[in-house]
Amino acid sequence: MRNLLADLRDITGPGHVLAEPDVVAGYATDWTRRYTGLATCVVTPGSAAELADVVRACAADGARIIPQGGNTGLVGGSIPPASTDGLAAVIISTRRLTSLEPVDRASGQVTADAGVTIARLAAHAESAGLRYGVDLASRDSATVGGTIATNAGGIHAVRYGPTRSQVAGVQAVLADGSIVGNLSGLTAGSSGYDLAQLLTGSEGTLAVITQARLLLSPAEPAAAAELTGLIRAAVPGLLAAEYFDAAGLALVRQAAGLPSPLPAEYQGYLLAEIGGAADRQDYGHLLQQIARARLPGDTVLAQDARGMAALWAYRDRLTEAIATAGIPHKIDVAVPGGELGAFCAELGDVVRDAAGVRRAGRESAHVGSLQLIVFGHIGVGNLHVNVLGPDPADTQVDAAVARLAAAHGGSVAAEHGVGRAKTGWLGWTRTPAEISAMRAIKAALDPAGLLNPGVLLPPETATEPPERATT
Ligand code: FAD
Ligand code: 2HG
Ligand code: ZN
Repeated sequence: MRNLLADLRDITGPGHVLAEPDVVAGYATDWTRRYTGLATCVVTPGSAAELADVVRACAADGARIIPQGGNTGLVGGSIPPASTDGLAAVIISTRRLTSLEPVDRASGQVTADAGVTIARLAAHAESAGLRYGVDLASRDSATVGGTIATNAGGIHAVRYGPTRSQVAGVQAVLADGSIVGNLSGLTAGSSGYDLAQLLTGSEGTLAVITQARLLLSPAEPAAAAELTGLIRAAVPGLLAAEYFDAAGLALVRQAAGLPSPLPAEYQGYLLAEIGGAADRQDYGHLLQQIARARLPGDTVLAQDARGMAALWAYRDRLTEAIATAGIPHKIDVAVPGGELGAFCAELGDVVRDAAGVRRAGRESAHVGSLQLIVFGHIGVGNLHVNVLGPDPADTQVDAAVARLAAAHGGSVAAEHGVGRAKTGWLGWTRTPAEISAMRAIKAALDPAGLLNPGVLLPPETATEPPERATT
């Protein structure tokens, strides 16, 4: 056993083999405190190669190997047996395997080390406008490796399925120390046993997972836009595709006393109308099927004028319901489809920052009243960002949202125009040459500048060049 400890220390460095009984005992007791095992030491390898060497050293010694992630398991699976028949038992902890690659937006996938926590993975996906489908209360400690090994379900399984549905590939170390697996993320291919699926739910009994390629799902508005694209391709006569969020729906229901449109509540809603199709009934059901296959949630179908009016009421009443709640900041922007997810992922923080909430770093009365409502014509990337709370005279929130849209390649004005409100931001989406050309056209047709001065074009006397948005 002395030799084993020395070998392990040679592999990982002495600081990464923990053998002090008190420290080891902490790792050898599971989250419930009901199960305690007997461990010789805890090793925390810093790479897959080191972990493979650790496994090889253990195998040479006949030592038991217990893979451990966040140790949040509730069934004694992450700790050694209480008796090891005189053999060494080594807990291999993945806590130092914490690399997280940048999100691959094109494939909607990410590669994560086994020791990355679910909370970190979720935040990482969100910063790219995507979502990891598994979430659970132990998110701050539970790891990618542990959740794959247990095929964790969690609170969003009803929508996204269990961990098994998110795993596109794994890399793992077998009991003989060989490293196997594939992290290409290819979803096509049938060349024999599927290691990733085999190891999902294997509870550390077949291999030690070192890395995984995981599928991510689009966040709400981006998912609605994607769904709109699918519907448009499959159903002739798509007439409308409108997105609204839970905050908007809540205000409408409150203002108009309407019931929930669906049996459950969701973060976002897509209202689609098909018009002019010969056999409407079939297309309606096709639409329902597409929606269900893509976003396992609820769908409701209306096929007569009354039913349709009842559904449209939720959308049509948004502007009035928001106005009933206060004087809103209205920022009508357009964002390209591919950037919608990232735009929406950043929007909340940008609004809070501009409203002084994050700067203040705490909740205050003003902060408590801040409300963000997002809705709009999602099929054309036109979002109506409404913010309640900040002083109506304060334009910081408006400017910040417009700047964010511009930074994502969008437009500071979509369908409501530039007016007087947005002239200062025109330069964020139109080039100086374009603005000069517009001025020349205006001067040719209205040389005395009599028509609607101050609307659309920034005053020529403006000494500062228009501020450009940065990414
Ligand atoms: P550990 O507890 O460290 O290990 C669990 C199992 O996986 C063990 O058999 C271990 O040997 C194996 N393992 C760990 N890492 C690896 C690896 N890299 N390679 C191979 N095998 C490995 N579970 C749910 O499914 N849904 C829930 O909603 C849920 N909620 C929870 C809430 C709380 C408050 C707590 C404490 C637990 C909850 N759990 C839930 C249970 C637990 O969080 C999950 O089982 C989780 O998947 C364990 O992850 P972990 O990283 O902590 O793994
Ligand atoms: C709409 O789409 C209008 O309902 C109003 O363009 C948008 O109130 C708004 O922000
Ligand atoms: Zn509109």
